[in-house]
Amino acid sequence: MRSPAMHVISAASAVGLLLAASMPGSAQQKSDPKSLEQHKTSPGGKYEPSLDVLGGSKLEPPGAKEGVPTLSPAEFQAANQLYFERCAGCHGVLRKGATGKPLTPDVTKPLGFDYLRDFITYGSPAGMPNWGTSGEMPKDQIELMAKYLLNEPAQPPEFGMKEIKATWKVTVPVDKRPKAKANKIDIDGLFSVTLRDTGEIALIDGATKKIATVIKTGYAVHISRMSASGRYLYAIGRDAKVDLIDLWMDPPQTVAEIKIGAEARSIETSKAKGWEDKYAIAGAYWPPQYVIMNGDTLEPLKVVSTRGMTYDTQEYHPEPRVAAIVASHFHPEFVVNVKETGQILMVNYQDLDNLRVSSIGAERFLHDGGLDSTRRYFLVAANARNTVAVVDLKDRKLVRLIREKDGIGDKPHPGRGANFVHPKFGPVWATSHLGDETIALIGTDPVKHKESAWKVVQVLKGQGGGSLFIKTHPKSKNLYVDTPLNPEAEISASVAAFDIANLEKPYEALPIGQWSGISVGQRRVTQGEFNKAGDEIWFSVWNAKDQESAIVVVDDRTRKLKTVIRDKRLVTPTGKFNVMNTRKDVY
Ligand code: DHE
Repeated sequence: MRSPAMHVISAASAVGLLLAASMPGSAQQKSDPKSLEQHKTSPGGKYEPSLDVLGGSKLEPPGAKEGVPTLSPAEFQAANQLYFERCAGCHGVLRKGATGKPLTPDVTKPLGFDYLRDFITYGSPAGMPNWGTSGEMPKDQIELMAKYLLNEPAQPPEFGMKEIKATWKVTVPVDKRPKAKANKIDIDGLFSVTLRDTGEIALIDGATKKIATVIKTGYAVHISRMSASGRYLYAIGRDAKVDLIDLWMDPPQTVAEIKIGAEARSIETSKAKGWEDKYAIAGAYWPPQYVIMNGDTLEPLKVVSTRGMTYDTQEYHPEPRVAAIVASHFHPEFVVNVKETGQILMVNYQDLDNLRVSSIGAERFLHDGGLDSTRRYFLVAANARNTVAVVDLKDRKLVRLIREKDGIGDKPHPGRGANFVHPKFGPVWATSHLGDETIALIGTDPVKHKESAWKVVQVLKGQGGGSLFIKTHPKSKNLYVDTPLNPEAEISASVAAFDIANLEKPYEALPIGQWSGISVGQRRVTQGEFNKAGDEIWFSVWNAKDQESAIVVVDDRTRKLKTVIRDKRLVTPTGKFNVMNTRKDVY
């Protein structure tokens, strides 16, 4: 993720600005200081993938071409790194466009070096960050990038079954693992905590709040998911490394590992009746593919590319990334969300040799989402399209696209969302937003509350934009909304708590950052996660790698501080996954 700070171009920096036009296809902009004021990058605009694993890989520079600035191998390497870390998230690995415009030479060459340099420097109101005037990219880097964009795009290698298999290791074979739980840990009470910048997870005991063990995982580890029985934990790194951890061992330890690509974000396990713990699936950003593995060994069984047609214009997309994956509880199926094509794939794992995949055309830029309280419906945010798509996992069909005009705000980002019973509208699922302060409540009961089903029944106002996660629990009376990417330090360090019984009542701001006792750093507070009993909620106080972070535990009944977990091993804690709630999809 990139810096969440707001970037506003000052009028002074407008002097001499050459940018009379936006990128091709968008409207012409006048280069007066007033129009420059619109070159702001919101927290939502900055929350784009950083493909820094690909950035570190060595790629062949393109051959020299007439009229195109040549780059030395060292310059090409440096430019690649910059491009993958800062640009590929929007413009695509192959520069063919995603949320941002295509940047292939047929587009960039007619624009020329000066134009590209200035565009990168000043950004655009259409969403291009002002990399130069914000101070994030020095002049030499910008010039290097402008030259790089005039050259042919780099082509990172594919990663098929041969390469995947070569990375597969079973460190403790199944027959050498315990036959029954060999430790005294209450596994369902355990939390797996992402230690993002050390590439580790900490397993923390839910009752004692003590770290049971810290386990090495992939680079910038992203999320953990549990097998249906709760015995196995799967963690995925941004480098697409999957670690399988056996929670029955004393202490829990990694029993197998594999790399399913070069860049990845999602992992899930089979949960349908009779298929518990049988398979795992991981989705990659690069190459665009998903891989189905044996649940207890990670042996790769099937690699499937997601390259294909966009759902709407039905044009070929060369690199549609895999975003969230959830397991259906109704059929032996994984629900795989393909970002750029907007297709939701129902991947039936009953017969891997005769794989049945149904494609549901939903909306482009699918990102994250979760199940409703009955687990029959899946709600997923197409965040760059201000849309929530609802899919019926039982009947395998799209139920509705709920859009901005229906009450969805700017860039919905639910995590897995929050389910609760609204006093007036019955069961609802909620999402907060990256781009504004609203929280949209969507009715999810088409039987007893037909009038409210799949509509935004109420919009709450939270602390501000920059929210990533929203959380409650069936036993809780509170709805918690974080705002870690809000540019105001006080707002990013606190959480809004709403009273579910009286949603008209203003929220209470809980000063989690202050409660942590840490006074240094930005103290972004993120991702509430309930304990097994549903009577306390844990928040991460996410500081920089070289600063102290913490986990703050709040008593859900009183909304008061219960305890603070401070430990020097807790470096950049972000996501937290309670075993019970994750395996049962309780949120
Ligand atoms: Fe995440 C979930 C992608 C940055 C913390 N994140 C997800 C999912 C996707 C995703 C596709 C859904 C996975 C699933 O359910 O199978 N995240 C991305 C990105 O592309 C992005 C924007 C930039 C990047 O380069 O990775 C990104 N994510 C972040 C962060 O910076 C966060 C805040 C901190 C961190 O640890 O990296 C972060 N993402 C999380 C968490 C979840 C998540 C905690 C799971 C939430 C849940 O409750 O299930």
